[in-house]
Amino acid sequence: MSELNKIALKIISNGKGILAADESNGTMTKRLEAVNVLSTPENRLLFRETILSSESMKECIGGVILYDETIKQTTSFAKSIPELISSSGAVTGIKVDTGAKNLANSNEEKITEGLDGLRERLKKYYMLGARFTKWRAVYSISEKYPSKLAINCNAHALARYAATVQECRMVPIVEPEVLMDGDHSADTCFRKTSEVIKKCFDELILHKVDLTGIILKPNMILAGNQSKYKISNEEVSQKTLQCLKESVPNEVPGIAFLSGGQSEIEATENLNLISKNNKTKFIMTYSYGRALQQSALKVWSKNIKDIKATQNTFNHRAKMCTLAAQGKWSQELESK
Ligand code: 5MM
Repeated sequence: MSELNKIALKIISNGKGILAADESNGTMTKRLEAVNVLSTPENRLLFRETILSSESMKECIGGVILYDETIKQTTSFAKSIPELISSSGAVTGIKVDTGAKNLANSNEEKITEGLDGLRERLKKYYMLGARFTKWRAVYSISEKYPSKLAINCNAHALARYAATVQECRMVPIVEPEVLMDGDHSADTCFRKTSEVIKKCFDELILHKVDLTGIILKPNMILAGNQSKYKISNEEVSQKTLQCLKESVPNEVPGIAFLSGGQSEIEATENLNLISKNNKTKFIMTYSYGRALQQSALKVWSKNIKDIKATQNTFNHRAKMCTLAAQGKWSQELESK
């Protein structure tokens, strides 16, 4: 078993999942302002150290993805954030892309940037304790999109990123996110997501990426959020599993879904059915941002000093997601 495969398995085995706490300062500011909290480095740290000190970190969270600001911060109890994460047994991860920018010659689409100087940044993050990384490509669905251009160049960038990360002895999370915005059907989402993922693996293979040392972070197969034709949770799980079975090579150890704007319960219920119906050899788990932190953030914003209430809310969500990753979640357990 390679060193990279061991790290990947440590992050996602036994129902553990990933906490995506890598909101850039711009996104975190939107999240904090939405609950009337001032977005300062101190407040961003306070929320994150509260979450990362929660009891459920030990049993539920195998890895935490951080943003550049957070990986360099020190908690109010004098531990660095990476130290706090490893004290719970989880692995520190870091977002290394520099954001999605307009794609030349297809200006309504995005290309994720960040390859310049990547190797040097990776070395610094490794010294700070990171052992895995994340890079997110975004694709929107419409009649014309995603275009071949967006599919090809994002796949190329993801593969160059993944190869460089492995060279620096870290596990790359490869995140091609097909957005749920729009009125498209679930079948369209299925077709476009399959095309996007297949192209990513063509490029990963071309770039000689060790597929046993990556984690794929895809969207689930859903009808667009404006679509009149919603499908059941059972259908979401069947279509998602079929798409991944057909598009992902067997060597990949695991798949950690993003929540992508689903509600906390929807993201939990869908993951539960995916895990229950999973006949592939991929480990299926979560890498949620909003679906793990939304309620906790709301509670925290009412009294940022009430650590217990915030942690209780986060603990419940993390436990529900970990049950779902094992196909053991139920509505009854949710409401207990
Ligand atoms: C945590 O949110 C990340 C957002 O990063 P930016 O601030 O750079 O946009 C995002 O990449 C996230 O990791 C994934 O989308 C998964 O989060 P959700 O909320 O979709 O589960």
